[in-house]
Amino acid sequence: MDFLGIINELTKKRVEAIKVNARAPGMLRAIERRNSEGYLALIAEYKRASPSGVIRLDLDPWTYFNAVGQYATGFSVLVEPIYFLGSPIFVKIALNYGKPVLYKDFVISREQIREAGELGASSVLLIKRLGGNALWDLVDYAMDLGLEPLIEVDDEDDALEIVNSNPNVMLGINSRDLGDLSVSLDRAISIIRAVRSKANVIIAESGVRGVNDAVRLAREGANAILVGTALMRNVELAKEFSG
Ligand code: IGP
Repeated sequence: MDFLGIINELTKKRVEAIKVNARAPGMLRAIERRNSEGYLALIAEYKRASPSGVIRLDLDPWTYFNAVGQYATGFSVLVEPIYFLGSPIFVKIALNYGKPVLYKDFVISREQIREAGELGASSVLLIKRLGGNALWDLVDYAMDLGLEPLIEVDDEDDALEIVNSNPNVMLGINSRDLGDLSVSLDRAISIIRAVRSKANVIIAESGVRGVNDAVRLAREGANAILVGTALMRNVELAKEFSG
């Protein structure tokens, strides 16, 4: 097919996605269900680029969600357009697969949370270090709109603060320090150890390269792993993660 043929097909699908008017099912319950079947849940992230550079531009969202959907408990979708080459339309496209969808942006305002709700996402990422004093207000606002907040931390004190003030929210433990972007699974694991007895659902985010990492995180008490880069590079990994 020539380029005009390809772009015509993709545009038709995109127009269909614009019309979608649905709400994704809840992520917390879906993770709990997957755990009760004896498995670590996989949240597959559609992420075309990151501050470290372009990851992959030749993988369209339909191909990605189709390839990993069978094995993923839910999807995470980057919305941030500048560093991550994300878009709200990717959230709409993800809704087609009937799975929980996390709206992933650097949320600092109610407007973004409202957008997440209007698009039909089930969850919204709220980064503790970014939300600052407004964090709990944003959490309440998300819950009022029927969205499940996933509160992300990359530091033990913040993790303890979250589980002590609201153990019911999903806690995302990022192995990537959002200040200097360094990744350490060991650091994430020591945070997991500090909070696992108090946390409800723990999602280990970032830096999961293969099954060994997944097994390690599961043993330490993660309920789910959130994987972007490794799956974007090799969608076949989804099957291994789900085993
Ligand atoms: C996925 P990775 O290393 O598998 O590509 O990471 C995800 O954890 C990462 O994209 C992420 C992120 C974020 C992106 C975690 N927290 C906050 C943007 C904003």
